Amino acid sequence: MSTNSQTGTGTGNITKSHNAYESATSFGGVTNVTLSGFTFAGSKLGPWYQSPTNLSNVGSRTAANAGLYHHTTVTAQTKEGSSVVDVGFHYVATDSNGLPLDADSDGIPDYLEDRNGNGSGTPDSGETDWDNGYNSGNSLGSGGLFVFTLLR
Ligand SMILES: [Ca+2]
Ligand SMILES: [Ca+2]
Ligand SMILES: [Ca+2]
Repeated sequence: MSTNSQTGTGTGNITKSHNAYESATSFGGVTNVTLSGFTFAGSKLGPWYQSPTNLSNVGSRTAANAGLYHHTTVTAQTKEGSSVVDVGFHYVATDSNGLPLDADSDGIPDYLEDRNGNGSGTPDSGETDWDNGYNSGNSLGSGGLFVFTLLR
């Protein structure tokens, strides 16, 4: 056993905080949420979306800083965006057909263009511009229809 200055006694240096418990004993840490009950809801990509809002915006940092800018916890498929990250499992946000959102309609989903999930409008190294298909960082843009005139 060792003592962690932030969270009390534990093994190793595991920092515990911002966890959710449903009618269970807490494993310690700070800023936890204890629920008397919780209901998940199914949606486009699985059964673990959140119906209640108890766990919305109670994480330890922004969703963008957690790399979850383009993800969601709710059936409405609302992106986390710049909000405080929700506690719980996250899915990639989709459109009404269950396809990952593609803000610039270039055929490459936002979460793949913005690989580190920080939502920045300026692509980071190795990324393409997720919200502007004409500014992808390569010579032809990142997709879409290109029309060329045949020269003779
Ligand atoms: Ca949030
Ligand atoms: Ca795109
Ligand atoms: Ca990025």
